[in-house]
Amino acid sequence: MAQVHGHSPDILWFFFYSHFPSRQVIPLGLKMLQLNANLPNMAKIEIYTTYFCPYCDRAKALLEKKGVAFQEFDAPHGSDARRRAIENSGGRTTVPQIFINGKSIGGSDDLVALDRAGKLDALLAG
Ligand SMILES: N[C@@H](CCC(=O)N[C@@H](CS)C(=O)NCC(=O)O)C(=O)O
Repeated sequence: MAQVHGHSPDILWFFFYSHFPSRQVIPLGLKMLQLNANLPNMAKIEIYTTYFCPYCDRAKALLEKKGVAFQEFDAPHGSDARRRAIENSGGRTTVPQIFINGKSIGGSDDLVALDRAGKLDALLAG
């Protein structure tokens, strides 16, 4: 291995490990395992959208930023999907309509409001 600034590699490893001792590295590893273990438990997220719909795009962008998987239903006027969205949301006729574990949380503004209130992450985690 090449020498850096005249120090032997051993000296570099010494500084590396003295900054990251195992008592810090092991809890970090466990935390990562814990995060992975949470992945299969993520909430079921469904979003009803239409093709040209800025509010739908905004809601999907936020879900994508959160890194969660979601199922999207194309719901143009008069479609079965649109009827389902209206029925399951208690009569809301706009798109998007978003459901987390089957519960209606409303549209894009509602999703953003939940995030700003600091409540969205817990809902998405299931
Ligand atoms: N406040 C709603 C507004 C949603 C909205 O206005 N969506 C438009 C499409 S982008 C819509 O559904 N317009 C009525 C329609 O297409 O029937 C939200 O944030 O989701």
